[in-house]
Amino acid sequence: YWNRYPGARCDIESLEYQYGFEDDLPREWKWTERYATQPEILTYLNHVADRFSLRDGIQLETRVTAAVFDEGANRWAVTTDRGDRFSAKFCIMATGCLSAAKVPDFKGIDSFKGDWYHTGNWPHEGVDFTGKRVGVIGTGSSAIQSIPIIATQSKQLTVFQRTANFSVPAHNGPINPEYRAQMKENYTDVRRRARESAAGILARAPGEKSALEVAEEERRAEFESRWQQGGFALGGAFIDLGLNLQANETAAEFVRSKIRETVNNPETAELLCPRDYPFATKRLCVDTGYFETFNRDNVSLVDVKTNPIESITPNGLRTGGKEYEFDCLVFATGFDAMTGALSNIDIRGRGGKALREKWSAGPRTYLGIQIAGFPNLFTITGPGSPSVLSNMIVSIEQHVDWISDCLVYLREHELPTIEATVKAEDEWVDHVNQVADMTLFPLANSWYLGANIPGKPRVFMPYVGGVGNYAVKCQQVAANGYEGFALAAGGS
Ligand code: N01
Repeated sequence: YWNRYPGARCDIESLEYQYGFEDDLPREWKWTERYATQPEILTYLNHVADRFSLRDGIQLETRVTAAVFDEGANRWAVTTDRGDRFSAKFCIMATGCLSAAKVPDFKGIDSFKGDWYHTGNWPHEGVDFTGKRVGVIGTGSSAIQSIPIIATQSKQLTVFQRTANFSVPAHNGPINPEYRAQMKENYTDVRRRARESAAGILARAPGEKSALEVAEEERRAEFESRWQQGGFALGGAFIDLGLNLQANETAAEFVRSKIRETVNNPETAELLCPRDYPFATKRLCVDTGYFETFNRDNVSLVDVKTNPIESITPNGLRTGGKEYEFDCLVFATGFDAMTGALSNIDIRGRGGKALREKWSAGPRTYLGIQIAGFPNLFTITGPGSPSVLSNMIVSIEQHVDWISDCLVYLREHELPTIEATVKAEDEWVDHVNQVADMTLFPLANSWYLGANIPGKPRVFMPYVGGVGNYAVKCQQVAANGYEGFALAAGGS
């Protein structure tokens, strides 16, 4: 609904990125392309809302402003920007990990005379870039998807890059009918395997060898085969790419060699080669013609790492002591990830304590599902769960199932509240950090760590232990009578 920038599509394959809570839906629905476009995904969501008669339970065009726990009544009071007041026994925050769009606090932004847009909040009527001089700031997934399209629409496009990114080709196209038939026939099994996998994605099984135990030719052949397949397959080529810097560097250098082969101007190619962080420790991007776009005469690349953007001016922007003039600016500058949408709501738990205050040194949760001091409040794919390191649909459904079962359990056992204990939360946060520290992820200044938001505490937020392992842990917790949760009125 919000991310409708040119070229927006899902970079997980459509046959894997769909609901699995019911068997007929995935068999009936016919995705047209390997990677679904934003309009097709929106049509699908509307279809699901109609098919399951969900609209009566949804209030659109409403922003929740506050959620406050009333300890006397054991109820949440939820208020909205339309003046509604709701009272609920349970409150489930399904506010999204990447929904709080962030435009950096650039000096002079209000003085810009042209039009500016954020990729995560794109005008519904679309934008006509014909004949326009356009500046795009950022080179993450949103930029990498939109730049090739904006380049063909605009008169002149300048890309301002702070960190060069690893991107692999999507090789998008129509879905092979045999593959579609096979997926439909085995959908229940496909879904089960996704739930038990490391990232909820099955497109290609991860390799079992170390990148360092094979000869150069074998390594290159494996990378090449996965590059030709496209999408996230490359990330799983060898077992130690995410764990060992030397192994990781072999994949990093492979991608750099592809960039050099693709981009004609050697200086531009070098600038586009990622060197600031290990391969895939920021989210891997998946593109259609991104690097090729820099061979176009109307496209140029400006490094804003050496010379950060100084200000937005009435006519464009200034960096490195030079002013660049534009008719339009596109901020592909990302999100206040994982915590932003929750922090934007005034959430108050026991004793009126604000969630913002509790999380001032970084988010703390038990299993990414609950927060000590905030009874009967659940978070879907919250920090501390696999969330953004997975196929989000798989992770969302796992949380929805777990929370639904939990609510039934509470009702059947006549328990008024459930609340994570401080001890269980502390132990889980320690575990999340320990597992992250075993990987190369903390070496990148990524949004996974909050590094894209000035002043945000540097804490690795998602759980890297794997979707399947995590689901087993959640099942065990429930089977042990909701171990780590206090099940009664009263605190932890
Ligand atoms: O945002 P980002 P995104 N000056 O944070 C740059 C998902 N997604 O919207 O890297 C200059 O990745 C910033 O630079 P740096 C996906 O999970 C999925 O692209 O911080 N530059 C970076 O280049 C993805 O990871 C799909 O140095 C500044 C860019 O802006 C997540 O959403 C498609 C700057 C922000 O990149 C976010 O992606 C799209 C500044 N002051 C997105 N501030 C799918 O296909 C920021 N930048 C499913």
